[in-house]
Amino acid sequence: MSELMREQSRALQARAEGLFPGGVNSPVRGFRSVGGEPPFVARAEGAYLFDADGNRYIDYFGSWGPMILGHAFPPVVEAIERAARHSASFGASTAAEGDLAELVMACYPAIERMRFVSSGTEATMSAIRLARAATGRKLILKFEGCYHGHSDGLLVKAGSGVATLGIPGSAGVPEEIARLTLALPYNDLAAVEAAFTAHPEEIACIILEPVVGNAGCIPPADGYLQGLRTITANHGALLIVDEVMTGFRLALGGALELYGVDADLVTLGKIIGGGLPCGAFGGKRQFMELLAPLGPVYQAGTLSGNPLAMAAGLATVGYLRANATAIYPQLEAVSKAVAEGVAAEAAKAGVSVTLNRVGSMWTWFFTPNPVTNYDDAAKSDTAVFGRFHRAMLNAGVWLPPSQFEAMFLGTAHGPAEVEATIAAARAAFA
Ligand code: HOZ
Repeated sequence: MSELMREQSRALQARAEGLFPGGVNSPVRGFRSVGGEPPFVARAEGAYLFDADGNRYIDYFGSWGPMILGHAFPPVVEAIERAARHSASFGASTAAEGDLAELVMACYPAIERMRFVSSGTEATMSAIRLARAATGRKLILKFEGCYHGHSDGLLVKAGSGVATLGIPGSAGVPEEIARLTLALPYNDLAAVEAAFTAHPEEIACIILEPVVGNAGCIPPADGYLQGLRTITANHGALLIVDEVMTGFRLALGGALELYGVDADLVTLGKIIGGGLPCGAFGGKRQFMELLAPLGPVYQAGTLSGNPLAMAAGLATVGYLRANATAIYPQLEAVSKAVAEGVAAEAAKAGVSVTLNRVGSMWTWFFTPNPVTNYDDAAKSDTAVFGRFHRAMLNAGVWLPPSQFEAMFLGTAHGPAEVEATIAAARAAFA
């Protein structure tokens, strides 16, 4: 197969190496674990990314989740343009914050009060602080391979780039802080019960990805989320469901709606900002009202509720809500077709692939065995994944550049993209 021309991208990467550590502003973008050269994006439209050399790629990471309506979706672009004409930032309250909050709460009954921030990292960090204040306890419990942003206490056994680069936590996080984080295998309720028994009245909260996206896609076992809800309630700890990736993607009300569970606190990001920097955390009023200026827990942000982010979020979430009955079945059907189609090509070629999929999130793990937690995912053949990634990229299909990240599909993907992707996979496996 002939290589795509990427002269411009190569030159831009060479410049970036002299500007940014590793040539990137976020580690996974460096393609270190899959090899090959990262294309530089010039623009994107619908389901397609176009690089600096004019090559076109079907996009299967969608800015890691936000672009559920496709790139440069006209109502979102128009909303941002309209808002920008009224200034990009005020540092003061606007009606749009209330409009988006009402929309979010209509989709998430668990959220009685909420606050906007600028990223998922801020949302999870703030939710943890609230949980500690509400319970007067220090320990937090997370799961191996789950990623909740890059704040100190949440990098312990984290997924995403931490797993991709094989970093055991992070240098610069004091041991005293890391010790306050317990990390357990996902999908193992007995381990959670044992931790609460070993640390009576010490655990402030459990935080988890309700469907893991950052170790590759790993669904919760039947009854797992309900089990965590029961255990936290029994032990006076809070359940924080991190829906940064899954919120408005698996259903309008995210995983909480899909699996019928409740949470004390929910964290959101990505889709809620329609592609602009935005996050949120919210939940039960009794906890949220501990926040300043009502209560003693401090949290703040100049760009929180930024008007451009609110406009993009309103356009995106508003469109999803107005068209939900058509959109979610369509996402399911197209995702199923492409995810299973590629897995079938792997099987025909004798390549061991385990497919995990929930709606429009999925991963092809290069292992013959089921993947129910991070240890299972880590047994995947990352070298074969890297070869597959490079072959697909060269055929115009851009997958997340790590075995430990999920694919994300949007409404702009249709039968033509499915067919082209399966054909590219057939050639790659051959
Ligand atoms: N941590 C993100 C995926 N889980 C990657 C962010 C990025 O590199 O843009």
